[in-house]
Amino acid sequence: MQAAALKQAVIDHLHYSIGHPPVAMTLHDYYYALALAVRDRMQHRWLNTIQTNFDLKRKIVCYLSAEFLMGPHLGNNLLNLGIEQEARTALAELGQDLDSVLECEEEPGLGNGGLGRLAACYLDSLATLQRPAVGFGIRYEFGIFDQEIHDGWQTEITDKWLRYGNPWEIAKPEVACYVNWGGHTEHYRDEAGSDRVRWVPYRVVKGTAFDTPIQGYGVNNCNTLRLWSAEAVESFDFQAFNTGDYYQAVEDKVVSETVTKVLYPNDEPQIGKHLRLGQQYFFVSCSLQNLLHILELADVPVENFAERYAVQLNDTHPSIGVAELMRLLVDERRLGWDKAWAITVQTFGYTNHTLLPEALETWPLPMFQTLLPRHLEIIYEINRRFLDEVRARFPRDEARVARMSLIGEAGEKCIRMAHLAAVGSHAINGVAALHSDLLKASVLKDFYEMWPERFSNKTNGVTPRRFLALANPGLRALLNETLGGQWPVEVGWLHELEAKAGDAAFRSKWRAIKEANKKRLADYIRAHTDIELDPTWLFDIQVKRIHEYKRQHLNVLHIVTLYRRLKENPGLKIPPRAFIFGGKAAPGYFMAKRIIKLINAVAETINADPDVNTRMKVAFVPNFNVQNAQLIYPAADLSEQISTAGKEASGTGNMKFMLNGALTIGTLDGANVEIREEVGAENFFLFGLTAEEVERIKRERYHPTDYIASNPELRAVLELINSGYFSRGDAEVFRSVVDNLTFSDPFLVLADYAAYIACQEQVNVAWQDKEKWTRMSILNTACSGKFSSDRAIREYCDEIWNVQPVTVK
Ligand code: F58
Repeated sequence: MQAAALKQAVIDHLHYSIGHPPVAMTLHDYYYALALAVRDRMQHRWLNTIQTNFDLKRKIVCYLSAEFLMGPHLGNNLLNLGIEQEARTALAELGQDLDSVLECEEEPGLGNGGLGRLAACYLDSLATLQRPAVGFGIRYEFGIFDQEIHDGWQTEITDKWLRYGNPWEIAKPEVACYVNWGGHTEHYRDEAGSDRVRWVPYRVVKGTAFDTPIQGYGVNNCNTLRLWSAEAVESFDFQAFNTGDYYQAVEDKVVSETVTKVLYPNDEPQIGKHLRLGQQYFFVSCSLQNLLHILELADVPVENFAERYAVQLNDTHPSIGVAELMRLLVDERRLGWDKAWAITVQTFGYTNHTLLPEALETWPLPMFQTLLPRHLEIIYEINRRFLDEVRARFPRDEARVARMSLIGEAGEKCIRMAHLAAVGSHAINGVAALHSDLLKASVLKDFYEMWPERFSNKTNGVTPRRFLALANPGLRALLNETLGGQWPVEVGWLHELEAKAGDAAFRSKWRAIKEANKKRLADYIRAHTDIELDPTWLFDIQVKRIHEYKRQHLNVLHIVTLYRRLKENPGLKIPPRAFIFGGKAAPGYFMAKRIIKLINAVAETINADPDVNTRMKVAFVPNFNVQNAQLIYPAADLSEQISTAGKEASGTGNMKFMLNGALTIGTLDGANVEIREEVGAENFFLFGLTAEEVERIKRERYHPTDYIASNPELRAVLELINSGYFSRGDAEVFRSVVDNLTFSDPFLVLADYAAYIACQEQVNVAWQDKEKWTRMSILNTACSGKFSSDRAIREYCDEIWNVQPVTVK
């Protein structure tokens, strides 16, 4: 019945919404028509959710994030609506194959990596757990670049994701906000005789809302992702009132639209660009204005703002919201400072995602003042009152005052956004137990001493719907059969698999599923790289942004070590392995781009060498994104989580691998610590220095050359890379990589090398016992329940947001 109705809806959309004659019909048209038909099926739930939330006046989560890395919507919506089979049938009757149609979707890559994808997982869980929530962000016209590999090097191609339209969004031109830029402030006395400030901007940009439905799994709740797009206030007639300069008017349009043009592709170090601050302020101001407007519609006094909204700052990128809410409340709603400040602190929560000092956001004061003169005044006032409090709590400790100030004075003066976020939020959290502890001991130590009650840990989670049910249909079927159909929302049930780990018949089914997934990935890799991988080999995978702290080069050192051993000792008995990499490098990150080249160079040499290529191969999957991630995680035997301890805040890829039954080789970093706790030390390949040891070694001065001197194999590996052996004799290309490791090695790759190699030998031993490995694989899935984003969202709702479920009819 559903299938017949869906088929008719697709036919109608092909005819009325797309309007191509049969002769011009493409596969993409079928995708678009099905997407529209599916959106229609959410529409009723969507409107009911909004109306119910409005009527019940319940508290709403507002998740402010500069990035939402949603991935393709269609498959996920079919899954969450429970109509996948119907869609398959409907399309089949139209002569089309659902899987091919799903591949047509251009994914919205509006994020760099973990942080943006976490926001997407959290939206899925919020809807599934029936919590009223809106995700607020930026509708970038160009998302994260597409990566192509040419001669081993990364090249970046603009991501024109909106090229063929976006069936999931609905433009809301009537939901428009006006955002000021630049200019100056004026102090005046109002009718009542109070001192007030007015901001006279240099430019005004208009923000328009584009809404996307976020359907919960198996429930009627359908929340909203609201992304803001910038445009000029009045495109052309503006000039009529001005100088009559037509070009000036057009330029204004261009400048305004630039604000939401492109996602900055940097994943860690901060760039300090004017436009980036502009993007942040733009979407935050639109969102907060929107919240105030809705409050007004509901006839709720502005004093009740914090009872109605829990606003979460996804890292410091939206933290200008602290000053903006103060401006809106004090300047525009004319609340007193103290009242406004109490509301602000009660409203905001702040999640920190990094301890890397170079990644902590600061803005040069002159730039900040040019763009946001009123906010600078407000920040000065927040700071003045805050530092008074610090002095009262810690008398005669001016060093502490300087450390905690919202204004950094060492070198060029700057605004410290993490401090602004911390001062303006009632709750501050890290994203894994270790990271939250380190946060309290390092970057935010002074703030912890001041307000210990504000700090907590919220270990990250990932959605088991997309990353298991959708990505791994084979395993989904087995879990349904074994546990019943509720496991995607009751992941605790996965523990029942522990009993099954001892059942040989079950293990053999488990292996068959893994092997089918590996074949699926091998097909994909062959199609995209021409590299042929054997699905019976151990699939050893590292996919994530390319960064020195994530140490993809440590993985390469292991590969080259093995290669040398095989060349020197052709009879060496090692189980065959496929080393698979994927990930983008920030376009301006020199070392990361060299690491990609190094991986590809080593791959080219090894894959072409008949002495070794029956026992090892290397592949770099181009353009790692959510879509191909869904093929990659389910195919992994071994998950590489080898960052320098203390550097990876949490990691979430580690959880996606675990969910799909991969074993982890990893350091005691981020959420690896908790993964190991859950699955048991005997089912986790641990190696390397601890965060404490890393800090101690760095304090006592680290000499990478000592490790080279005492390890002839390591020395030979580095020499081989340096010699040009992998680069057709070019001894220059990798000099910078090898020199960096030899003379600086900021992430202690060489210090962990020997332990890593030894640990990989343990992996080989374990892999050779198929039954034991399968048991360990099953246990990984069985113990992965903690890492569901549902658990994380429940904790946020209970402990930070105080937001309850709402049933939608
Ligand atoms: C990541 N951060 C952390 N930042 O590195 C990772 O450990 C953690 O699991 C994840 O957040 C989720 O908590 C991250 O992805 C970015 O991509 C930012 C984008 C904007 C510029 C600064 C980095």
